[in-house]
Amino acid sequence: MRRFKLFNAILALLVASSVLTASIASAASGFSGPYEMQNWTASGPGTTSITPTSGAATSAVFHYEFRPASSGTWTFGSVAAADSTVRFNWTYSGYHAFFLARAGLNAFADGPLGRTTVTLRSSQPSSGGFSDSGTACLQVNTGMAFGLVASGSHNDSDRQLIGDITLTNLEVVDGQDCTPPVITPSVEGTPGSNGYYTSDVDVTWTVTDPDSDIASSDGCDATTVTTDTTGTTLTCTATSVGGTSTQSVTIKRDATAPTITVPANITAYATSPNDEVVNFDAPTVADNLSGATASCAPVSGTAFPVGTTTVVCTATDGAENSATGAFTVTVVGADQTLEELYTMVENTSINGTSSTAASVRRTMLMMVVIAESLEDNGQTTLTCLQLTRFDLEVRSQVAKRRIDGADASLLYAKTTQIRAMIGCGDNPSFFQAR
Ligand SMILES: [Ca+2]
Ligand SMILES: [Ca+2]
Repeated sequence: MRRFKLFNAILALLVASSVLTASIASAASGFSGPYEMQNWTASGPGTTSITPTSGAATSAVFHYEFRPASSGTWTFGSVAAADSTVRFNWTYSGYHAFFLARAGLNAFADGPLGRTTVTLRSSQPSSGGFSDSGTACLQVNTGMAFGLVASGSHNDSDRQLIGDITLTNLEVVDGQDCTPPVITPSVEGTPGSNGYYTSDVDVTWTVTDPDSDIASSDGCDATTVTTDTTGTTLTCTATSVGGTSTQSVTIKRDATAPTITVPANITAYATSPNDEVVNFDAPTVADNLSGATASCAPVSGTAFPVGTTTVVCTATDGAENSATGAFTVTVVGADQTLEELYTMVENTSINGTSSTAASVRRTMLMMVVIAESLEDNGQTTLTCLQLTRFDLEVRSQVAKRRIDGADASLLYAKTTQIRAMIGCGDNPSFFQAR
């Protein structure tokens, strides 16, 4: 506290002799002239110190320690003797205990329009100690405060906060470059979904500094990302007299289509007129990295018309690459099933003499042909009646032991199938073959 008052007294003197200090300011280097150590003050809780305490210096250490305590903010500053650009190197190290510890450092300069703040170290975790460094530039204003604000907190039972800020290479750099280069990335590729590109990706960087030459750069050459990746980070760093800038871009590339395996072709007999609901398994899909989903058209559970329908399934990965597969759903209708009945009759064993068997077979085949003709003409009721006649014929041949009961059951099953697909209604149970 005593020192703080002393500083104020000295500052008052400095302001009073501002003509002198302003002329020194332009040549100041290190903590000299108006920046000599006695012109710096510290404020904040606990114990603070500034080393050295007076005179010119090449480096200065601003120190705080506060215990028992869980948080605090400390300001180390001076008053500008002239409108100037001041540059310095800084390091900030300390210990804010372990649990949920944080430490942050800003530089500030008060001006006619208020306070300008430059973040040197954002308030970030600092468990078990921290150390950071960099270069800062400040536009300071005659007679107004500038300096550093350190802040810290923790939630530890070890209740202490200790820190040191060391400044070196303090210099007035009026007219010099005091801003680092501006780096702008350019990314070109075919954009997909979810931030992925689906092609090779060209990354180029524009590095500019209107104030001074780019002294060095790293990682700023044009790069092409040619392999699939869930995230490759490219970083360009460039340095001018004004400092160092860094920019990064993260590229996600998936240019590989997913794979899809569709179900085998499906054949189903209609169980009602016109169409049949057919269910099928979802396709199996896989992708190299971004995951895939599939959809089919028509969807499973659709009422498919009699005939053959092609189902097209599409797999789409997270980047929106796609692959398709197809299979067919064939719904067998009355025409084909009547043909099958005809073939069954041709192949059914019929007992008796060859001429008797041929006569019986001919009769049955003719009945099927008539049923086919009626069905072709849309005569549903007559077709159903014709199928009943056929069933009665089979039943009578079973009674005469010319057709086996087992064969008759197969024929009856086929006519039952046909009755369902043309809509004959309930099967008359008395036609059951015995
Ligand atoms: Ca610059
Ligand atoms: Ca893929």
